[in-house]
Amino acid sequence: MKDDAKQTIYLKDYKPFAYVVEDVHLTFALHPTATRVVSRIQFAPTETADGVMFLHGEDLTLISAAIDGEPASYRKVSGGIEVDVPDGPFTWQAEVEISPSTNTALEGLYMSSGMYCTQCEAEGFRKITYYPDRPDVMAPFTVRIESDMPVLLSNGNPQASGDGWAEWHDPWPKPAYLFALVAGELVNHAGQFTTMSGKDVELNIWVRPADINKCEFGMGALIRSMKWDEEVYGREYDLDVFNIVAVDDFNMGAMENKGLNIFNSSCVLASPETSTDANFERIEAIIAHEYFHNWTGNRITCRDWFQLCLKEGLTVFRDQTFTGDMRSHAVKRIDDVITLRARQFREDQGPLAHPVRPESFVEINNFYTVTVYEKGAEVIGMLKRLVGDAAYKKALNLYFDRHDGDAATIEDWLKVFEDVTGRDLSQFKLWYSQAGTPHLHVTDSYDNGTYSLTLRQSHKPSPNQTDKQPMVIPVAVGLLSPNGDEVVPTQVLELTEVEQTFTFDGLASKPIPSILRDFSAPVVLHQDQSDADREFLLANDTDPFNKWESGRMLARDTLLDMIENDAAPNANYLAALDRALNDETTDPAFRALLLALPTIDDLSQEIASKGGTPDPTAIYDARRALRGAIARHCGDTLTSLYKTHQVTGAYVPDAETGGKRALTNAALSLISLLDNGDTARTQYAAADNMTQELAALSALIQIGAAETELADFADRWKDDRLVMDKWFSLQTALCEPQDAAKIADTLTKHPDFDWKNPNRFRSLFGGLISNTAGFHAADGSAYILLTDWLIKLDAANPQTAARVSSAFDTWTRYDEGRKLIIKTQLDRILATEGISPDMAEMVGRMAK
Ligand code: 0A1
Ligand code: ZN
Repeated sequence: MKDDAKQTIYLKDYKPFAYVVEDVHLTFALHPTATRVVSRIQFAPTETADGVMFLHGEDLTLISAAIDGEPASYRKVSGGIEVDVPDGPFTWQAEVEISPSTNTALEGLYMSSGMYCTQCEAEGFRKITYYPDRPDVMAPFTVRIESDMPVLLSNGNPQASGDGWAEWHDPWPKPAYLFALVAGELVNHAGQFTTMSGKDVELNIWVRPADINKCEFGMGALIRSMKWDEEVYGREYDLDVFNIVAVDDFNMGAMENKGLNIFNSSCVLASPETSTDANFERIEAIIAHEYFHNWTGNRITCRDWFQLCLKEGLTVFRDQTFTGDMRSHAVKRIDDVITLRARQFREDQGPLAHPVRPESFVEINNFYTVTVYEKGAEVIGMLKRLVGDAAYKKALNLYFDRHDGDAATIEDWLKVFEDVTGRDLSQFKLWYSQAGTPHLHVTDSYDNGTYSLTLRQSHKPSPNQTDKQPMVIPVAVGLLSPNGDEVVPTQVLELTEVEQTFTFDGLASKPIPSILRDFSAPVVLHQDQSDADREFLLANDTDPFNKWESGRMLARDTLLDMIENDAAPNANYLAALDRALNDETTDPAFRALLLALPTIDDLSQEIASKGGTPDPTAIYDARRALRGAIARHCGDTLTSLYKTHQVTGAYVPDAETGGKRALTNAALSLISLLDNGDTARTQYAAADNMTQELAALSALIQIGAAETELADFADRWKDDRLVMDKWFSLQTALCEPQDAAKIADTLTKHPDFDWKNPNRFRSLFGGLISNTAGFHAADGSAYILLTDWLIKLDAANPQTAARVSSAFDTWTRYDEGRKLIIKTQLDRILATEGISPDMAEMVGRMAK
């Protein structure tokens, strides 16, 4: 390991910092290989101070250090420096040198396409200067930037500027992880917002000149977010300016630095010609997410990194609600649950499972996970459902009043709900500490007008957690009579014990239950449901989630029957799907979702959770056979939907026309199985927006008939890196499984495969990993290829390499042959000289 000093950190060991930081002044003299950073920091000791202060620092060349103007007495220790300090308040002044242009890890200050930028969450500020780099140390910052770059930005409000320099002041105390600096040859798309109390805010999206035409949508999304946060949460923006900057090299999606959000360019730049409907929706959601952090994350931050879900779960919950409000709640909920099951349930089922609030870590960057983010958001949704909308609103207002300016904890968060509602949330808190997805088993009976529902919960062991306690599970239930009327509207049953029975009286006949409406808890539901009941709910349920879920369960079970018993596709399912597709009362986007079959990975998760051994090739074949059967059985419907739902006129990235495109393109993908790609080829040639172009190209790749179009696409888009990312990922994602590793390997030799760019690396390898049957090819070729590249990337960018390595987290599901090859790869990574602590932790957890 590069840094054998990295040790496990435990939540239970939390201790406050013994010094208060009263003021921070930083001066940056920017230079690609020799940037000088002068820090002048006012410290004051607290009661626990003992005369020795520890400051974090990594990869810094210390030029000088002084206390109150005198040379400081210090010792370099692992991860930083120990300084002898006075008993009273003092000023620390230090000068360090750093090299942004050689910083390929993209943490701290680095360069991307000729511009300087920073990424400090979680622990990157320590690569900029010596500092108590922990979220509970908050201070106002003043920053002076000296550089001949024309645009110089930092947090807060601009204070003064001149030729070759600019000063920024951020009056809001913040932890160092929210620090940001940008310097570059940038241009801005400007906007303006007047807040609810009448203050004018200047808005800017800063980009490289070639991207200036891709900012308008992002600006609109920002303004919608600012308005929404005022209207729905009563939160007003608190600085004179709000800046967003797009950078090409970025490890994650975006970052909520105070007043200066930095975005992966893929998460902010958009235009109809280059971005799909899905891109537009994602960009709107991420802009909202980062903006919402201004209150949930920045004004109220986290006491320590164990509390990450405090800001992330809540902010994801807020951005999900926002997207629902802007577009469709039903479609958004279904999309979110598809992702939750595909990614978070998967994580929860494997060796990387951890609680929403983990209890220990080696490298915190490895815990920016779907569990912390998406399950963290589900926990907030459950809390809101349990206390009701009015109490949720009151609790949030209390949270903002009580904790503004604090570095808070999950205990603080739950306490506001307890104080507002008088409820004891100690059992609810298990959602934060118990890993794994609970299982909910439902049985029912009907006797003489009374319907009984028995709910039982069970829990499988997780790493380091064997004995689990029963949790509070909100189960939203509605009952329908056999004629389709809803006889009991949605009620939330609270399951708090291992098993409980709930009764409903006065029912004329046995109802058809609709259970876990709106997916009211992140659990695996086990329910003996007949095909007839599912068909009935698919046609009649008033809850859009369960309406969709009924179709999903029919599809899943027919696939499992095909895989496990060599059965033919279920004719009842095909007929019910055809009827549902023809139901013009439902949203086209909803019908598009009905056509999205469970993925190979979803099915392999299902098979593994029942104790079976999934065979990716067999699952691939069954899926392909079912798609063929749907195409044939629903052919007329699909052709007619394709024609009648075409969108005409100029492209608008809204939910309504996007839903129509989603439906026609889902139809197109199936139609292509029957017409040799003729319709797709026509659509490709006529397309005037990326959604239509890419859908046609995808359909052609899937039938192995895209050679001409792939060449044409690369030729037309070679100068647009974000579009070329799509070109790389589509090929590895959608090709025939047996070709996947070979195609991926060939693409790595393409002159545009810039592997140090995280977007490009993730496009190629993320595509390969998502091609489940290809990634799990029995000869191990894809495992070996990915491992070679992970080892190579780890040396340059440990954070991204470690994240991508989680592709192996399902390895114990598979047969002995595949397991042996994967285990050999994991061991090969661990045995690599100089492997990063990030990678060592991830692979170590998986290889256990
Ligand atoms: N806080 C950001 C995500 C983020 C996390 C870590 C990063 O670098 C290690 C970058 C961004 C968010 O939730 O959007
Ligand atoms: Zn976030």
